[in-house]
Amino acid sequence: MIYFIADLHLNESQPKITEHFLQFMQQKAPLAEAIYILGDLFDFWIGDDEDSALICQVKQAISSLTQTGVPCYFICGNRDFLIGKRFATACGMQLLPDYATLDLYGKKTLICHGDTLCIDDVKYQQFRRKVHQKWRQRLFLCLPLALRLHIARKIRQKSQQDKQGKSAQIMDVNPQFTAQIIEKFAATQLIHGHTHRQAVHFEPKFTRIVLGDWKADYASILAVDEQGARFV
Ligand code: LP5
Ligand code: MN
Repeated sequence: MIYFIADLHLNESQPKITEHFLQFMQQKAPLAEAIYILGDLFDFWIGDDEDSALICQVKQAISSLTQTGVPCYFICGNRDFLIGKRFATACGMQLLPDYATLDLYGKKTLICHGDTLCIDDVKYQQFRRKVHQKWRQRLFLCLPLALRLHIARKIRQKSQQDKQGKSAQIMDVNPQFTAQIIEKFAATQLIHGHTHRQAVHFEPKFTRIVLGDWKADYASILAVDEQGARFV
């Protein structure tokens, strides 16, 4: 059994979600062959040097799992793209690039966070290109933590404001582009998060599985084994 999760957006103001995550890590994850976190584990991430009770708990939960021999893979999301080697190493977690493929019980599967497929959201893609520039990231990471926190909160506010003016279609994956990417990687299955629209889409040439976001009363966990994929 392999589990896939994304978009937990862990933060101090939603302790129930953290509880669900810790429970998942203690109960389900230890029995898995591997777990994949496809981004936005945290509400936002401003550098591996940040420390808080929540970050410590998460680090502890992931490292306890990886120490028992269950591999944990991580693809950065649009909120926690600054997660780096220091945090990953402390967790024993392996960082993967934006797109990765794996042989999932005989099906070549492409995995990603999902934001890169939303190409109709032009403003977001412009923003993404900027904040993924290494020099900007290095500069940002040199700033004092309090200032980084302030900037991150401002960006979150602006993002929430901007989203109100965007249609649901613009914020979804672009179907043609998605099909092209799947073809480019010669995959027959795609698993991604980001859009928060949990679903399994059966297309003629591939299956697209969308992970949902976690809520106080709902944890979107995809379990895959020889029998297939299902949300548990
Ligand atoms: O995350 P969500 O679901 O709200 O919306 C996303 C897109 N928004 C984002 C922004 C993240 O939420 C916040 C990331 C914080 C990271 C930590 C700081 C890192 C700084 C690094 C510097 C090198 O990803 C949103 C999409 C939506 O998904 C659906 O796909 O639409 O995209 C936007 O909202 C982008 C905006 O349209 C443009 C944002 C410009 C922000 C500029 C603010 C500058 C403020 C500076 C203050 C000093
Ligand atoms: Mn996201």
